[in-house]
Amino acid sequence: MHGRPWGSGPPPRWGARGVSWSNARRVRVLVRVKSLSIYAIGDVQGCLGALEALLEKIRFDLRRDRLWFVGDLVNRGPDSLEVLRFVKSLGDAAITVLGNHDLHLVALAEGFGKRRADDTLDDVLAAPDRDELVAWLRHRPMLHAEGGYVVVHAGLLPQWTVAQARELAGEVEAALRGPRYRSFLAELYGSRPAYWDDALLGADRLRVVVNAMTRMRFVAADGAMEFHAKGAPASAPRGCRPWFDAPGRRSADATLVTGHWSALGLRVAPNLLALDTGCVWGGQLSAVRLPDRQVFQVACPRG
Ligand SMILES: [Mn+2]
Repeated sequence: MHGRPWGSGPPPRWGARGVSWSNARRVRVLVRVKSLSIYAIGDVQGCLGALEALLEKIRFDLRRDRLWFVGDLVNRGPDSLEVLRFVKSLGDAAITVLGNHDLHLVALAEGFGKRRADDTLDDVLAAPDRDELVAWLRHRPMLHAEGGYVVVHAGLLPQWTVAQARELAGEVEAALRGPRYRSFLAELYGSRPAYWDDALLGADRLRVVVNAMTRMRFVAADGAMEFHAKGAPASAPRGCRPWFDAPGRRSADATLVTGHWSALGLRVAPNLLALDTGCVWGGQLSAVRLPDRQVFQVACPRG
């Protein structure tokens, strides 16, 4: 057997002129070999240098590859502005779902929420292209479902099916993109209600969806979200477990691709790819190639 799919001689260059019909079969093989690769990427949080190093490591090709960011492109790290400009410039090659820090930036830019002492968003807020960048961020999805994967920043409540989660994400996206988006932002903050109920309406309903999809780590046995604990699963508050370990979780038929939980670390499980490896805290920035699940990581300097 030949080790190379194109047999002897150099391979025809992809897209090159002069590939003859007799080479059609070889070209088909090449198309398959060079076909689209998807890389899911963990929380960047303004770490442009680490993102550039990671894309170099995976040999990212804008024409061929797709990037799925799990959200929190910005905040706490040094280069939120440049990360936003860069990911926006990737156009259709990148999908990024919204994380809590991304929504925080959108809210701050619109005059809602409180600045925190450890926010590092001033460069974005002072940038000449800030309105364009913030509007772009506001139009990112809450959730991306494709090919058996569901990309969402934090997680899904145990009682939601993937189909229901998609609908609920759509409700939030409609509010964020609609003419009354400022009213939505004004009522975004808060941790109540802690429970999902199909009968919830209005701001409470959307707040539960946003909190589950962007902030949740642990849930109690009665389904309440617990927002104080940020440690590893072993440190779960009494009666709580990680959202993904909730018994009977109805989205377990999909592979959830998430970030947000640096103390959880990298987790590559049959139905969970958890990718927040604490880049901004001096950990690593991680990518997982789909579907073969090869892991790529770069170390991140602290500070
Ligand atoms: Mn987060």
